[in-house]
Amino acid sequence: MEIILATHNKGKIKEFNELAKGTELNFIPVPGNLTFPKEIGTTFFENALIKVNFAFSLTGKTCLGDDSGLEVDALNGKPGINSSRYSKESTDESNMDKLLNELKGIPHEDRSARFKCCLVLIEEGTNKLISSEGTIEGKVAEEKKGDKGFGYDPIFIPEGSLLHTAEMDQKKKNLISHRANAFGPLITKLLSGPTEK
Ligand code: ITT
Repeated sequence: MEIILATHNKGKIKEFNELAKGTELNFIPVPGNLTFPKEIGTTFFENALIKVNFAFSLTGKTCLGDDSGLEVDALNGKPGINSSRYSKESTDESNMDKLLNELKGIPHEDRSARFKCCLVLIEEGTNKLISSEGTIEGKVAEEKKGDKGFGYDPIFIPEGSLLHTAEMDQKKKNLISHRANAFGPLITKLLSGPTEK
């Protein structure tokens, strides 16, 4: 089954393809170099819906939208839905630098945070909407480590881990990540037939 990913984020595309390994699912990017509508939602769900609606209205094929981000308790949940646009330059490096700066002096035990991911899928033929959410708890590190993954991975330490997420290979990250935690239930709902969605 082919699923169109409503994202421009190469890190997400890589993760979904690894998650789909060994399944009948095949993820492909939205065709063409299109500008997605502004993410004006106030929740991860609303923004994932904006992305998937856009891709589905263009293609009519089964599409999946992902909206995700990092919520930091010491910052009252920021950057949250604005994770990719947190700093003026909006690059992974500048977003992490801004966050590290804001948390300067905050002790390790008070740096709790979580990645959240909301997935919304629209199914070809039935036009059914299926959604799922996943979380991973952890702490924001004091410094960057690792060169794998994307986004805030170099400064996130999952609960129970000594490694930063960017030190984990894709397989290891996919065993615990917010995206993987959302993906499993979503695919179960998709494949379980029309009455159970
Ligand atoms: P699309 O909207 O095109 O999907 P995006 O990167 O703008 O791409 P989001 O609006 O969902 O996507 O923002 C998600 C941001 O949250 C992302 O850019 C990272 O900064 C961060 N993020 C999400 N998942 C992450 C992960 O697994 N590891 C590290 N950072 C992550």
